[in-house]
Amino acid sequence: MAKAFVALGSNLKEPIKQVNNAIVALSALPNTTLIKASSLYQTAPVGYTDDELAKVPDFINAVAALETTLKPVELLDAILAIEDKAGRLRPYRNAPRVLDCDLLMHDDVVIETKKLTLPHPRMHLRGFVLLPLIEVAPALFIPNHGKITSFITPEITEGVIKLNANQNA
Ligand code: PH2
Ligand code: MG
Ligand code: MG
Repeated sequence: MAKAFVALGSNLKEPIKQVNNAIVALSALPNTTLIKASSLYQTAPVGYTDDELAKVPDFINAVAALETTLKPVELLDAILAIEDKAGRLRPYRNAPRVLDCDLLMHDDVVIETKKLTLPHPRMHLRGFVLLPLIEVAPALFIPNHGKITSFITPEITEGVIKLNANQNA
């Protein structure tokens, strides 16, 4: 069994519903158990120009911890199928999306291929990934990078708001 972490994000078509549905879909994957899902977070968009920001809605983000016997690429294909089923379109880079599922880590696997890079190359730079991830794996060590807690700064966690359980439905 490998332990894997998947980041979820949505900023289109009822994002809270999209992320909750994705967590259910992850829990239903073959040869896979959902160990824990983080709270939902409302997060300010990261990586857009000021002009773009005016048009990009806030995201809902979360992280799921899984145990799986799927190999990294098998798990990647499975989560991309969950995106497709949610109606994900890719009209242009970083376009608003109904669902983004990013494989963050698969045990301590380090790989860099055209299709998949593990650990996810930007995971340690993004508050919208780190805060939910820390909730499900507070002692995590990110291969080639370091302890998850060492990356938390006021700058990258700005605009990342944990929702209460009663805001998650
Ligand atoms: N995903 C991106 C780019 N920027 N910003 C937030 N807040 N949340 C995301 O999930 C996100 C983003 C590309 O995948
Ligand atoms: Mg992404
Ligand atoms: Mg993605």
